[in-house]
Amino acid sequence: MKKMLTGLQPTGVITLGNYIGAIKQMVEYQEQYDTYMFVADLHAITVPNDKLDLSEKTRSLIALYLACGVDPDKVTIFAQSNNEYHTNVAWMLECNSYFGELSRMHQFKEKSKKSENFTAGLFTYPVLMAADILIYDSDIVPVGIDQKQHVELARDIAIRFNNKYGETFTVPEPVMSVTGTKIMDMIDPTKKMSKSSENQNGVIRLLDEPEVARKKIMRATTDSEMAVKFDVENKPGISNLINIYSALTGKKTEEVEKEFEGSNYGTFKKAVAEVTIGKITEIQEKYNEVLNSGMVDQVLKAGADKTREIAKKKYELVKQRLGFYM
Ligand code: ATP
Ligand code: LTN
Repeated sequence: MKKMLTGLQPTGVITLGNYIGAIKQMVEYQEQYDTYMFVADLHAITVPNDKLDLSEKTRSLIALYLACGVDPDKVTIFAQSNNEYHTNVAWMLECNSYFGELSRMHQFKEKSKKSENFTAGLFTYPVLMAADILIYDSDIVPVGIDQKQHVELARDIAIRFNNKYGETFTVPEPVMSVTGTKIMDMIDPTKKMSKSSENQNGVIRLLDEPEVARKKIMRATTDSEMAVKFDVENKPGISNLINIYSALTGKKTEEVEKEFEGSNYGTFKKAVAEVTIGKITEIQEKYNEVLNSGMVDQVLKAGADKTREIAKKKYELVKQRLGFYM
């Protein structure tokens, strides 16, 4: 079975867009791959932030994924900082990476512009990410387009290391997350629904109070016509609501159009609000159950134990290849 690995930063709140575009897909992946999923908390400290609440955010993020259907019997779940081999291997890879190639990383160029005092960690971030990936001999790494260059760097580092010191790492493949449907902002439906969006009225969060989510949907921007028709160009707002309804009910676009033929927008929005609230309420109930059950800590402990064992072996192989006293 091929190995798949993905890292999630414990920042921001998860949106309905993340759920429909990424988490649902993860739940499908777990059936096909030997899946590893971890909280990239060491990456979260590369940008200064006084109020990270890493421990709280890590627990909450994992509880949310479990609530959405990620099965801890199928997926190995852990926190990056609980596995010291990631930073150990990263150091050895850093000494086999070049200043020039790291200087060319788009994310570094963009984020380092934001502050004069950016950290050294921001610069070496992609090498830690390479270690995350290479330690587990990951075959497949699903990432958003912004992270593709980092996975390509991990490939380059693996190939270089293997050529220089002998076969050590599997060369990974980046896989663009095929976001089933891109969910758009409720206020500006030409813009992606994004957790870092300035106006949160356009963003439905999985942990929004149901009545808050209802208001956001009832106030969603639509056109001045009256037809529930899928037409992204001329009716982006209605098309977005059709996409949400369709993703959450499993009905096809045409079926949705048929169901609401002759209905006004108010009726349609009410229906979209009902299914959305149904879904987020179900997720929130499970989320609270999971958080209160001690399951998150158990899962993270089991994940740490399992991955430390795997990572230790790889770390020792890397040391051996580099010729260290052992
Ligand atoms: P940010 O605001 O920080 O850019 P984001 O909400 O856009 O965050 P990411 O963390 O960049 O989300 O993405 C996590 C995953 O969710 C990715 O796989 C991405 O493709 C998916 N995703 C994010 N937003 C949407 C959306 N609106 N519709 C569908 N998929 C989405
Ligand atoms: N950089 C990624 C998170 C991340 C990751 C990884 C993803 C850290 N290590 C390894 C895939 C594989 C992000 O910001 N989304």
